[in-house]
Amino acid sequence: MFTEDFLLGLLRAKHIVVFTGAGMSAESGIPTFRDAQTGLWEHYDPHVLASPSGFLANKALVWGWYEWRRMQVLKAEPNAGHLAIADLMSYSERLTVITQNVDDLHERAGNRGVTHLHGSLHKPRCFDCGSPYTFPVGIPDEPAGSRRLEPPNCSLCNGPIRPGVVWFGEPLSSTDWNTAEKAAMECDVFFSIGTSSLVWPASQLPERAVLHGAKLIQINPTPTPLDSKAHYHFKGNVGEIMPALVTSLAEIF
Ligand code: BV8
Ligand code: ZN
Repeated sequence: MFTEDFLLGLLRAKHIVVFTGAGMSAESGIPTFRDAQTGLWEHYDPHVLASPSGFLANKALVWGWYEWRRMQVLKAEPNAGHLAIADLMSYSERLTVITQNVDDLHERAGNRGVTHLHGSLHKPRCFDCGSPYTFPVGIPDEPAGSRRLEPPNCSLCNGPIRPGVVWFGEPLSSTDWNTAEKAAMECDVFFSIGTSSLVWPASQLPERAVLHGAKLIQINPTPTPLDSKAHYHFKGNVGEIMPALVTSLAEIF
């Protein structure tokens, strides 16, 4: 699957960026945004649910959706793809992981300093005053019945607690964006894994890397807008391709 030139190019890289989307967690059982919504949410567009107006219009529906997703993440395990990306640290001088995902599976696989461009399910805060909220310990019961669930209220101002994610129409954290943009411009290899490359501005990062001379490697079972720009495209599941790549690197290391 991998030529010796490709593998040696990776081993010679000074700085590798791994940029991931929802497809990274698909083999951990976490549905992607492209997957059809299930349950109560199958009649709703995720772009509407994942927005401030969507939340204000129906807090219990949106909070229930996020709690259901958080419960799935708490029950999930990092897959072989996450573990292989953590192993990649042993074969690269510098490895930066940037994710669009709001789960913590990269961290649980062993990667440190992961940049979460779209926030995290594990960092809820008050919608009104921004104070952080701490979840009760344990896995939320699958919200009974319809899975609508009223959000808790802020202990300081009584405002509704919201998920710690970046919703559509909200700006990304400038710190996270600057970190990601700098890494894309400095790296010599940029992996784009498990993302449909449709959401802006994150979708700009691969092209930013190519513009600055990086080799672009895409891992995805289906076509994306990056197909024509990737120097290497491995068509398939990250849970198979990344472990095979790390095994091949170990053999020539
Ligand atoms: C902003 C957190 C401005 C929430 C998310 C019109 C045109 C262009 C842009 C826009 C437009 N209208 C509005 C915009 C901007 C908008 C946007 O991009 N909209 C899209 C829909 C067009 N962007 C924003 O709003 C951003 N903010 O622009 O702010 C601003 C500036 C200043 C002041 C005020 C405002 C904020 C965007 C962030 C939204 N939040 N997530 C939550 O999770 O609930 S986005 C969310 O969706 C994910 O984080 C992710 O980024 C995205 C889903 O994309 P993917 O991760 O790629 O997942 P997807 O399901 O699409 O694809 C999965 C892929 O995996 C597939 O390709 C599949 O083949 C592959 N796959 C499947 N299995 C595997 C696999 N690959 C490998 N292995 C497998 N096993
Ligand atoms: Zn508050």
